[in-house]
Amino acid sequence: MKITVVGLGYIGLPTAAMLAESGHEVLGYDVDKKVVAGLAAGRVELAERGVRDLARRALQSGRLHPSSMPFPADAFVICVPTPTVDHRPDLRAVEAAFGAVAPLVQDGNLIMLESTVPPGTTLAVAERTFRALGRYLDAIHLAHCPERVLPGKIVDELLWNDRIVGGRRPVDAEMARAVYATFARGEIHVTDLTTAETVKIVENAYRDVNIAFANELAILAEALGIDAWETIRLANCHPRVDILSPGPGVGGHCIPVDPQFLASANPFASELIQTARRVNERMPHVVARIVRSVAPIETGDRKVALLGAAYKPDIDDARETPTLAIEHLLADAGYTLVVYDPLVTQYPGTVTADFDAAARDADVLVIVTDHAEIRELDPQTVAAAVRSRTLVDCRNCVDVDRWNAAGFDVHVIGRGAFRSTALVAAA
Ligand code: SAJ
Repeated sequence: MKITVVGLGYIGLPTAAMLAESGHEVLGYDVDKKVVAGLAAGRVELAERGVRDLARRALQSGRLHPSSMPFPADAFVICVPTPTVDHRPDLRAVEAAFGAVAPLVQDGNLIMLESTVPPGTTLAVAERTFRALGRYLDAIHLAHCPERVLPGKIVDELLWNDRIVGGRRPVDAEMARAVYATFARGEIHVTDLTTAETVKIVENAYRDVNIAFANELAILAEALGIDAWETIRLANCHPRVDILSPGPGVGGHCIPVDPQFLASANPFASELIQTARRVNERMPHVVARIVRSVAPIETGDRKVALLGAAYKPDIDDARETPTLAIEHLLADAGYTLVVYDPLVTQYPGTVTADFDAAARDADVLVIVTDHAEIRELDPQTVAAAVRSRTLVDCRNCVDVDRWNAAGFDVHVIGRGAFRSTALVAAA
């Protein structure tokens, strides 16, 4: 088939490349001319090696053509971002993408939306767009096929994840299923448009609620003087319990955002989802409280090194990272902050990849992101650089005995041996 993929970001590019690799003639359209020019010159600047290799192969095959203009095709796949502004979904990119391709869509063509959207969006936007052109949707095929891949494992999950394909009519879903079947090796489940939209949001809301539960347990464990990590590990030995891990808060462009798509559909029927969001949004405050309690600013100047700006390990993405909230809270309290990350280059504040500079004369090190480079730090070497040997580990990722042996006081979030009232107060 001839397929136009709209949006060449972290989902659009690997999807376009995968389609090209399975034999389709793919045009990749993006409004960002710099992205298109880079790809046209063979430059693929995404952090994930698997995605880079896949995209390079597709570009070299001559079946993936980057373009800053959309072109007619048999099928159109829309993969554009859907952020939130003031807790409300911002659908301008989806509307612009439909608007860009609609004049090129011929009767019998298929449009597949992959972007995560509130229930009802695919149909509403398509109807509005085509009505404005004086056309009826019945002549075209429309499907919602939400992307569900985990950043860090994109290529693997594109290939092996089950897919949900929602069609406006069964024939639309069947056509979309056939396209994904050309590369997806997981099962492809067919349903209607609104169910497919909702399934995607439900998955991320479920994860947010589960992480909030783990975070709440971390705070409770502190109050009880027990270890939340051990408690969760043991509870998860039960065949029907699967609790996720506590941490400094939930980042990324999906999990903190998507639950709000459900909540905004009916604020009165989404209390659990909204409470989970609040619990997770509170975690940077919990981390700041721990720092204030282990290194009170009242007793002198304090330098805090936040280790990790990415929202999760081993990626270079800092969108919605809890690091930023922790940095602001501590800076407002009078601390001197430095943020270290070996991978992140785009961060709303200042970030350094120079660990020695970050650690030099620090009073507290806070592990926010468990990158390999951070997990594998040598405590003896670090001890020589810092002013005071205090480590806060928000990911339970270091060998506490080794750090203790190097003279560090180690405070693991959710571990009640550190019987601080800080966590309880923050709750
Ligand atoms: N986190 C915890 N504790 C955990 C797991 C995660 O605090 O036990 C935190 C992470 O540190 C991170 C945040 O949650 O800050 C989100 O990370 P993640 O790995 O849970 O998820 P994302 O945002 O990278 O990707 C999610 C995935 N959704 C689900 O697993 C249900 C992915 O499959 C989706 O495709 C993606 O959102 C998306 O694009 O919607």
